[in-house]
Amino acid sequence: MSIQKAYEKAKEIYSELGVDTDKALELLKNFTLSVHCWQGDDVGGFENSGASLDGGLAATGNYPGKARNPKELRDDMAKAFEFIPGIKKANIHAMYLESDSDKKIDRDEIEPTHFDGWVNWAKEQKTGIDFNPTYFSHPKASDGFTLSSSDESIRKFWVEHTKRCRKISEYIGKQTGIRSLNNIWIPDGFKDFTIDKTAPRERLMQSLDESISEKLDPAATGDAVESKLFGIGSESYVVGSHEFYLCYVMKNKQLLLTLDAGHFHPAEFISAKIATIMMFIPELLLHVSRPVRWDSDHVVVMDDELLAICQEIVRGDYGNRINVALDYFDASINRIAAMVIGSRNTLKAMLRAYLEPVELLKKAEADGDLTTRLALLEELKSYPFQSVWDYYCEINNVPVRDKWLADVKKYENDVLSKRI
Ligand code: RNT
Ligand code: ZN
Repeated sequence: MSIQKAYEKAKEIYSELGVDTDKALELLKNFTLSVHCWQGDDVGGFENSGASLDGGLAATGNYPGKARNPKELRDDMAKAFEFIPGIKKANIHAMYLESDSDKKIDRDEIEPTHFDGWVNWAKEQKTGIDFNPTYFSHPKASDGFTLSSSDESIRKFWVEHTKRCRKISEYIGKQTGIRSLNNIWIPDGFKDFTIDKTAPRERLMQSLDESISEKLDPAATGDAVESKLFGIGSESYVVGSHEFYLCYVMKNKQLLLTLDAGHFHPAEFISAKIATIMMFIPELLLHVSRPVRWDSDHVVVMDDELLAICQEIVRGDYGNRINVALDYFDASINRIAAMVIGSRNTLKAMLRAYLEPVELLKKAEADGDLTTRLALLEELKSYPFQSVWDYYCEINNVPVRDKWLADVKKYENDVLSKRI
């Protein structure tokens, strides 16, 4: 059966539940996915500082062909984007800067122009860029504390970095015409029993207050803060906890809160938090990831939690108030394939959520007909969303089903394998 025919059939089947597949595709087309660049080079960055990845982050595996410079990384991302339908943003970190000079640009010296390579590429791609200050893989983060450091000169250094990153994000937003989110995540914490849990948080608060004091153009940039429960080396105490940032965002309503799927207890899910938090704060940023036993940042697959996250976004009808970004890094498989797999899964899960008869389900629930609610939810799992997805790929000129894989393998052969 042709893709078009299969789609027509699926359309008919969904319409019996009152679901308009064309409308679902329209919604998916307007959905923006922020794709992280750091999957492409194992969170290495291009400062050439010789620093190795720390801050409790680990990209395991040694699959050949990782990007060694900004051009390669952008080429790889552009390649991945060919296989991902819809609107993509690129998500980069301060450590992905570029500079012509031989002099090393430290984190408290970065300027908007160090990101012109990315900006120009984004313009070519007709897309936007999200941004992240980088508080790890740096000598001034080596004792595990940055914005909450008790060493005033270190704390000041990272405040300066944060301020500069905010301006860079604003610059990017203005240049590309698409708002750039500046996401703040710090690794700060203690490995073991911590007595004074307040002082580091007071210092973090002071640092954030100082960092965000300058008002920037909200059409060009927005600041987000990302919490964590624990990291390698900060198992017992993390300064920037969920409670800390949740309260901080309640106090500073112009901020976004970031929820990373891997930053909670292994049995705790961000999908269960979205509805409550959205009652109190204007905007969320999600880091869609896949923790396996810990915050392992595995490639996103279409599991129950991914579906639940997407369903919450759609069922809650939040408009543009929830931003979706990916965050994982797997060095054990082809890195471009990793980008494509996680991105396509997220879009597919969004599509499945858009294909839900939300009103019908809400009505069954409101009427107390919980039998219908469960029956429909289970039947929907085998509805032909795949035919709708295939059609979406086809009309967006993106390979259908696994056809992208051969192209990625060819790129691996032609390009990646030559990077030795
Ligand atoms: C770390 C956070 C953070 C990073 C990236 C590289 O635990 O999830 O978002 O993964 O900034
Ligand atoms: Zn994250």
